[in-house]
Amino acid sequence: MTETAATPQGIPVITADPFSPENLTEPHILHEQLREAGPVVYLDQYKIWAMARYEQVNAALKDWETYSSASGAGLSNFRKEKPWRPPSLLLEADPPAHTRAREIVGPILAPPAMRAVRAPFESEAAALVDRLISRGSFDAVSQLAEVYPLKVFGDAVGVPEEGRENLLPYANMVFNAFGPRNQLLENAMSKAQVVQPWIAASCAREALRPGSFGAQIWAAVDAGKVPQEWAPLLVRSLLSAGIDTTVNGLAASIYAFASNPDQWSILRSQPSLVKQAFEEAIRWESPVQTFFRTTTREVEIAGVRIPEGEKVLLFLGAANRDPRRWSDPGRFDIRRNASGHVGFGMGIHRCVGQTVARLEGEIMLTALANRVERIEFTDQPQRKPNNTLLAWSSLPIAIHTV
Ligand code: OW4
Repeated sequence: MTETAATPQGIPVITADPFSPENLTEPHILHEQLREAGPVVYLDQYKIWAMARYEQVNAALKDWETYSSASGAGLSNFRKEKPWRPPSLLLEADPPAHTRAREIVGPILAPPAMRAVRAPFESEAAALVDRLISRGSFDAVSQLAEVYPLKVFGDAVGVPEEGRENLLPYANMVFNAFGPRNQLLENAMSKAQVVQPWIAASCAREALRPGSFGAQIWAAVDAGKVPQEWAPLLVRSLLSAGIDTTVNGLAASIYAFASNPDQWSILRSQPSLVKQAFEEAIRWESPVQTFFRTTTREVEIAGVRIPEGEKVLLFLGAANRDPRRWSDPGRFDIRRNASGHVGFGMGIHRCVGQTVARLEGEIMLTALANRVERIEFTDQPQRKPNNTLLAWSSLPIAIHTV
């Protein structure tokens, strides 16, 4: 099992593997151990540092000058190892390059841009809920949480419908690649030969529907603020980050309500809580559990000195359940104010697509709450181990209308 020891300098040493299938699928026990061990811990198996308390995770996310992203947001240090794909211009970059990339993509996904996508997002949600109600019972992962983002986000980015199913195995590669070279990564990468050519083709100008988010990226790049070669890489960021995150955000919401029927009743009687409810689901079962940074200098946190050039693992999901920050953090409570959670990150790298994610969550939960009185499990939910995401492979549910 897990042990905590202290080094001569008093740094807690954790021997547990946060990337074991057991810890990935049932993370909350390990997270408590990490938080209680101290503000900074040393993960002996990977020879890296980690933070799991809200205060330190939040502070590190905001301090991009000390905690760099340009060496990669995963375990692999890009200064020592060749990245598996060209680095993301957004996620795996620091200012000033990051700022220029963000200035291109930010406005395309910002609140005013949502006016153009709200109507199709709503009609697709209503149509999907219609179909699911007529089925009665179904798998909320494969028949709801995956279907909806593939359709509405795929349409919004402007990629062809044909081959869109490649986005799921690609995301599986991307999010497992942030972790160690374990069996999960090995399995995910076995699809690379078919998936990567489709992704590359879908980032090209000709592949993208006129007016779509993807076409807008090409247009902004054409306007000349950044090199031409940036366009396909910026579209690739949308395809990498936009699907599996929202799939598991929706799955987390369904899981939360199916296991807390009192909260579904509250939402049904107060539909205006829907945005807050989605935010609480992201806090409670954060789809993106972890990201890494690399220190650019020697840094002291709460008496612990981390040398320069070291990988630091930030446990976003653990920070979102830190009892030092949240009261009764293990409780899914849609009446709480979950704002300030770090499920979308914090600081300059905070999720650039969070408005789109929230719109999908708000619209899908509203479509369900409009029609569905009760959600219940018909069988055991099954987690899907992933080196970054808190994910589900199946959520067998029945939904009941009035
Ligand atoms: C969560 C994220 C995740 C995966 C890939 C990328 C971004 C990217 N953010 O920029 O490619």
